[in-house]
Amino acid sequence: MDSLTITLPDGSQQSFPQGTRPLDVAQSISPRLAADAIVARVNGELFDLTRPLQTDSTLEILTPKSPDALHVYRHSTAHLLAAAVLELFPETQLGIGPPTDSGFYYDFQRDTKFTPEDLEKIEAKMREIQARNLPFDRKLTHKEEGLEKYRNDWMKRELIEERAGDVFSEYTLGPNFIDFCRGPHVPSTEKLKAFKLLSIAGAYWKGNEKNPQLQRIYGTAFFTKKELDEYLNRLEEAKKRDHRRIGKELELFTVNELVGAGLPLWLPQGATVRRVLEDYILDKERRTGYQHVYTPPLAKVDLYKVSGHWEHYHEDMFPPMDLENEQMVLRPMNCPHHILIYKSKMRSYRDLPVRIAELADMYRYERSGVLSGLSRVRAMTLNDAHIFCTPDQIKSEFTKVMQLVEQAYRDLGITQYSYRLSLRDKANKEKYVDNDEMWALGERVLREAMDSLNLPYVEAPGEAAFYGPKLDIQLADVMGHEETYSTIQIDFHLPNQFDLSYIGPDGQEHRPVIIHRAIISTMERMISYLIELYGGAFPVWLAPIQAIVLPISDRQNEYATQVYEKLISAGIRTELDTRKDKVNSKIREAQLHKIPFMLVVGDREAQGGQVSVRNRKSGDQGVVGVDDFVSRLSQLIASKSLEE
Ligand code: TSB
Ligand code: ZN
Repeated sequence: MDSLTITLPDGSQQSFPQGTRPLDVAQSISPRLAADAIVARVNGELFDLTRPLQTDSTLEILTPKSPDALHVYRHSTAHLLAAAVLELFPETQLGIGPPTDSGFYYDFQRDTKFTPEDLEKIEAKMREIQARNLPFDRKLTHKEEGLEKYRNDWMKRELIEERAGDVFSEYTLGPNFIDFCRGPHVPSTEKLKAFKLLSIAGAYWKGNEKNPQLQRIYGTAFFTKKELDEYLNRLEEAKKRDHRRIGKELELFTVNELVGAGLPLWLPQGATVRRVLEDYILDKERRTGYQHVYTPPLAKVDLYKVSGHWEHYHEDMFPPMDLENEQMVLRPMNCPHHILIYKSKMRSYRDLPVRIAELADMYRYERSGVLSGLSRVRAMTLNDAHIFCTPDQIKSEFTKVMQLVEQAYRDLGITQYSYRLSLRDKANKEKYVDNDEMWALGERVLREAMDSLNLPYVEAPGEAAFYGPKLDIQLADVMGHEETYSTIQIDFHLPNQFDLSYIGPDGQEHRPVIIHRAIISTMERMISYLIELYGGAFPVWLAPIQAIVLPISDRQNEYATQVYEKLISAGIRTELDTRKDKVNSKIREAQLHKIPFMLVVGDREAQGGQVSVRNRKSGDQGVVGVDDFVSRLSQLIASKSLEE
């Protein structure tokens, strides 16, 4: 029999009979390694431990310590999930079932909806199958054979038809489960020790809403029970901070079926936080040379034909409304309106940069499946501005915008963020304007600006705006899910589309550049983030209610009202709780509402013109004169202190 030369990571070589499996090699190195092994890497590719080796190879055995092993492990657990579903619900058809960064999922087509009880049953079945120590077996199938075998399974047929090559691999697990899969997997279910099913959601086949909707079951898996438990605990904690949950508990916003999905209604408390945030950013902009405008949230379709939105952004817009003899559409972006304000008069180089800003309403047809609370909505208000400048001014404007972002993040207490350079996907001609030179220029300008600020960034092809590259600032929510918040975008396209100009020192017309920028994103997305960052306990300057006056009994109501009025007239957002409840229960309630300061007043305080101060975090802060308290709190608010 021919023999194989196997090269190990340390460079040593050994001879093995042809058909040796990586697991045998592991065993020959040490039984311990074989026991820990999850998967192999052969000539750089992940490879089943039990798949025979046919040629000389370099071989590495991956154990739970190697980062790639977890993906394989989770992918194998996804197969276990599908095997359990097929055993319980044999009529189900399988979509895809990949691992993710936090676990795995599998998509299923089945007429009946899976219920939470089904999820429990499926998980129990998974444990049962797991205990049978079934092997993950790989086999090769010819395309023709596959199409015949899966003639009644449209999803599989589609996958097979798309596949290049004549042969593909399939994996079986027990008698019921077989799926078309590249693999590799762990050798047997014995390895799969710690998993949990988490949720069910709808998902379109291939993520396209024109395709049928499938049912997606999410789960997670770890190498050890301990890691799994830690993850589940973190998940529980994160759920408590979920802005949708806190939004309800603290009466910040609500949604109503009759209004529609992705169209949140801001309740008084949430509206207060939003208004404070709006005032904050408008004030910052006024101090940094922005001019604020108001523009309507809709326009003729023709406007977006000129801008290119109609050609490249159509799918993300609400469909047009037919009027007498024109078509109007809700705007998905504010740029065209601002551009027409720039264009409403002659501009000289001496006027530049012109910075046109607005807290502007815009509307996007986000697909129902991606909508989430305030963080991804269909009606939103963007802290938007368009800076019209000369090419020479781009770098200094970029720097100023970046400084504004950093200042805002400092004031808001946002410390964890990263920079992303969002570039076009060159292959996608539909989504991006076709002008190589322009893209190259925009990209170069952004890179230079970032390099001169010494800021690190990752690159993301396919994430640019249709009109140009962006520098995005990414924040992660409590679940670790990353989204774009601030954005700075360089645009050479729209100035051409609208034939923009300024008169240069030479008396000639020149083309300005547009920098699109949003400092604190949309009010919706930023507040969703702040809710989770603070678990609803906003810094004092943002808190919807900053202080509450709590008389111990009716006897102090009059004094309590005086204290309340004093605070109100000092501009402090204050409430007065004169209900007949015990003061302790009033404190408890105020605490639940995360009100920073509770001012308890009894006879003693009333006589001395004082309040007994209780803070939501540190508890009792002692008795102080009312005026002292007012000036201390006013100071905290004015300085946007994150301490209290
Ligand atoms: C900055 N024309 C530019 C503007 O001048 C623009 O609209 N850029 S954008 O498309 O990137 O959107 C700006 C920001 O809005 C995004 O960075 C993101 O933070 C926020 N945003 C986008 N879509 C949504 C949404 N569906 N829900 C909430 N916020 C959103
Ligand atoms: Zn814009």
